Amino acid sequence: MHLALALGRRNLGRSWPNPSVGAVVVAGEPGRERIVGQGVTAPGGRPHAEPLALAMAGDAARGATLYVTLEPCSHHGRTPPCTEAIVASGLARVVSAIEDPDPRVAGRGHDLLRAAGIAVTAEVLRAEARRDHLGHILRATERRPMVALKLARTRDGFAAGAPKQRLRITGPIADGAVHLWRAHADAIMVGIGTARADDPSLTVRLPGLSDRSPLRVILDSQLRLTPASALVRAARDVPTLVITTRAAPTHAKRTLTTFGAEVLCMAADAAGRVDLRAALTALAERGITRICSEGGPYLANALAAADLVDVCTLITGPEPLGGDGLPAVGPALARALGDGRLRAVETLDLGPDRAVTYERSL
Ligand code: AOF
Ligand code: ZN
Repeated sequence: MHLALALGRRNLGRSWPNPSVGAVVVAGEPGRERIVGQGVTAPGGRPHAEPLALAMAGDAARGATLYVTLEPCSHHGRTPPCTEAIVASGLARVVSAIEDPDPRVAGRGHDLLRAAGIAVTAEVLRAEARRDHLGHILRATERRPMVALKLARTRDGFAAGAPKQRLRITGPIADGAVHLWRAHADAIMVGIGTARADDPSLTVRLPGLSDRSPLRVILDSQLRLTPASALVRAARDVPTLVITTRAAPTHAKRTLTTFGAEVLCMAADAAGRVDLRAALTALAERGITRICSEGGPYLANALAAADLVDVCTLITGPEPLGGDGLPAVGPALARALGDGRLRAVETLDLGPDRAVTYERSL
């Protein structure tokens, strides 16, 4: 199952709207087992992992065991259900990590396999699978994607110093890690403040992974994003979605569209900003399951205030700002980190920088 989970992680960020599932077929007597097939959900979500693993195994699947990180599907989607392929292959046993929350499946996959005489062991490494499939789970149960925050801060806790001055906080190793996390997201989201202050590209620039840039989402209630920004200049090559409110000027909408960005109008909240929950629902409806928010302190704090943060990674650099600036962690996020709603699960040393990841407690 550990191998199946590792395989499944490979296509995180590429399989949406589907979860990225890993599957391993193991044949042979106890003590003489061998791996005869493996698969991961293909980019775009089809084929599913199980038929790929079974095709690799061929006749060796007869009497063998399938380890799979999500309950096999039982519905007729773009291809026949995985349960049918499993029964036809002659597998003796299926070990799965977690039930599929998709209402079309929701336990029926396991039931169908048992009814066909296949031994089913469920909930093996369930917590690990839940972490990997959290985007899929939240999209199915809460109609929103998983939200992972990334925030960089100086040793004394600031995200930025003087206005308009871009601050280099992290080194190349941490930057590489951030690019890898981006590749595993379906969309990267920032607020217009960060877009204007940093003029970021929000692409994946790791060797060999440059084709894995996710959808770029900019929350911009007044449409202040300009055609001169790096985001808009690349909008024809990297999908770019600007989410705004009805208060935005129509000519700005037309301009951004001309440059290849897509503009989506949403309800505003009481303060006139894009309603975060409504924006996330709209993204989930488009199939987005995993969002990485690099949006800066204001957006991070607003997401925390709306209880929409599932994962938070704080990267602390070695140098202090040594003056006054914009604190990286706002009051609502500080509360969530302090009262145990988000708890530390991992610490990584990335050269001189340290990344601590917090997750929502169950
Ligand atoms: C599996 N194996 O590898 C994946 C599964 O639109 P469809 O027909 O591709 O079905 C999508 C649903 O299938 C998705 O919502 C989830 O419930 C399940 N994903 N199932 O057996 C896989 N990716
Ligand atoms: Zn399937």
